[in-house]
Amino acid sequence: MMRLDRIILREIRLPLREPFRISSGEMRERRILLLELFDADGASTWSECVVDDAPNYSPETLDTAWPTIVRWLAPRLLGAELDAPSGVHARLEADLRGHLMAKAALEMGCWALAATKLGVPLSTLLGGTRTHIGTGISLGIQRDIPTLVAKATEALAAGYQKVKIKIAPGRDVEWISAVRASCGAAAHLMADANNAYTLDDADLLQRLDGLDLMMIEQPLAWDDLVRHAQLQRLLRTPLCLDESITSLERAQDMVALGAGRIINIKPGRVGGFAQSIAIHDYAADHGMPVWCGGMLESGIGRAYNVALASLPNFTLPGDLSPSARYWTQDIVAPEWTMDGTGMVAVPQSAPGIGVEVDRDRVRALTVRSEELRAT
Ligand code: OSB
Ligand code: MG
Repeated sequence: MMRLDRIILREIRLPLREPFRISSGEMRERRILLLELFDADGASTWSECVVDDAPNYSPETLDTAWPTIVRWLAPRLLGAELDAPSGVHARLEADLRGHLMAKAALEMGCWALAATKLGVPLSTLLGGTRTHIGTGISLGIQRDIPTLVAKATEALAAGYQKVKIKIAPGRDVEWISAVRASCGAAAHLMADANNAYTLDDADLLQRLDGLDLMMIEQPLAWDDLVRHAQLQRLLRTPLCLDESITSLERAQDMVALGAGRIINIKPGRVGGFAQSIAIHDYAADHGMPVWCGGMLESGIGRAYNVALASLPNFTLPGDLSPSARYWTQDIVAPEWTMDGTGMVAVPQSAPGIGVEVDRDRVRALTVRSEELRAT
């Protein structure tokens, strides 16, 4: 049903409106890797690789993904007859270890291209059932407690259905207590540690149990399951895994070990949509809720996340903030928005990703590009 004959890679730089700080690093500007995929019969689509500049969240970076796509991944797809996008994951996975974000950029692009060719919205092709999705905000580590409290208050007033607060040693219990005290018992709060703790911090993390959080995301090492299981047994608050879940098998291990009760699915982190859907379905079968995380994507990557989050077991609000939270101006039209009740609309009318890419703006922001062709 598809044959890719051309792929263009572009790196753009997009400054964040405000720095985003997590326990392992800070970002001020996004270096974003965009792909444009062209089918032999003329259809095309854009996709985004969610790598960062630095390897503090994932071992992959923009500078590993680019050459991996050029030398190893794109040649597996260019010129090949692809029956369905569901088969692309296996084609990229065979004897090619890791590089899941690089793989995902191509795999997800193939899903969008297939949707475009079929004339259906991407969400429909993925099996999405919802027209609107609840949105949460992810607040980076702030300068001080009053700033954090002000940002959380403002987010709840804007309608956000969940406030995720980045934590790190010395910026945890006291900081979240202040938000809880100020925002009240009904506020949906959670914490994300991005691996900042070890089991030696179990006492401290147990103190978070008193703050009635929806969940604590990935407190321990980025690839750990066993210690998270030990920690979960000591906590009432559900643990949510992000970094550690990189495949269906890791999700199965998580359930078998009791390493947490909620999964944050980022399609880029698990190698694309086929794995995301498999994890979603497996979690649903095991009564485990999932939600869609974000990687400070541009409006292109966001379109992919929103489409995925329309699947039925994405029952918790996703990190799907409006474009204006991140950028002075996004690279898509319309920009992503949220209504006053914290809902983002799933594009229903246009085929494919459902947003138009502002080519002039992308051209102006591009710092390098490379075109790959079927040989
Ligand atoms: O851990 O979820 C995370 C951003 C970069 C790296 C890791 C994470 C995040 C976020 C941002 O939390 C969520 C968003 O896109 O709004
Ligand atoms: Mg996280």
